[in-house]
Amino acid sequence: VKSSRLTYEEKAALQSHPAAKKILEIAIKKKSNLIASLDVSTTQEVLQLAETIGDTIVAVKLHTDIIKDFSEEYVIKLKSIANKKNFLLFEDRKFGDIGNTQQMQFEGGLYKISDWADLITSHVIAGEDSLKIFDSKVGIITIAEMSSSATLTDENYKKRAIEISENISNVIGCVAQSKLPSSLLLFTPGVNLNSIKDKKGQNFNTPEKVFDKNHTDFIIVGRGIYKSTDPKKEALKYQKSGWEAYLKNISI
Ligand code: 5IU
Repeated sequence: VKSSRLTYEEKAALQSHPAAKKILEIAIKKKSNLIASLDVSTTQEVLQLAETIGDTIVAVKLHTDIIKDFSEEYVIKLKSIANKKNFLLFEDRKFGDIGNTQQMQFEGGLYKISDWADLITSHVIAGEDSLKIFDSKVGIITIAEMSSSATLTDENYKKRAIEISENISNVIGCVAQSKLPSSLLLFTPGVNLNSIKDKKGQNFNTPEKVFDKNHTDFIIVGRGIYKSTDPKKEALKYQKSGWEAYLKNISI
């Protein structure tokens, strides 16, 4: 009997959005489902980490508003590393306002996210229309469920978030901590091989667990990589562990 788990090749064939196709194609090419969350505070650290681990990842996830010395030159450099190493730029902005405000936050300000981000995250708290302001080129990843303890994203919230996500054509996937009853791609943060939680509410799972239990498509690793003394070695470890978990799941 064929497993219900589709391969990345099968999923890529089903996608209509270019960013969804692209991230799946990179996954296949690099044998990686790893997204590195580079939550560091200087452009130099982001650029250095991106260069060092670029071969092992499908995307770099960023919180651009924690960077102290943001500049347009940084964006040019980061884009050039992303092109050279073949990964996407994913701004974890978690938009959560009315459409009119989100549009200004997406296109304007210092960061001009719409100029460079391939992927962005958005809450759905303000309702379906608030998501219609993002341009069609960017892949939206909605937040259906959070990884933190006592999050308010309960089953009903998750269900409604997925319904909204399915109605917007450039939503390519969701962030969640459980299976998606949907063909949207699943992105899972809160992944760490060495800790089960931090002291600020974060909960961690292993790559194996999020593939086996949640049928995730992409793992997102922050401190597990960028805080390590050898980020390259650690990124390779997560790449291998995520890929093995994927292979095991498609063979069941
Ligand atoms: N992130 C989560 N959980 C969530 C969502 C986003 O951890 O539910 I939505 C982000 C926060 C951080 C990264 O940028 O993913 C995880 O980093 P650590 O691996 O360092 O916890």
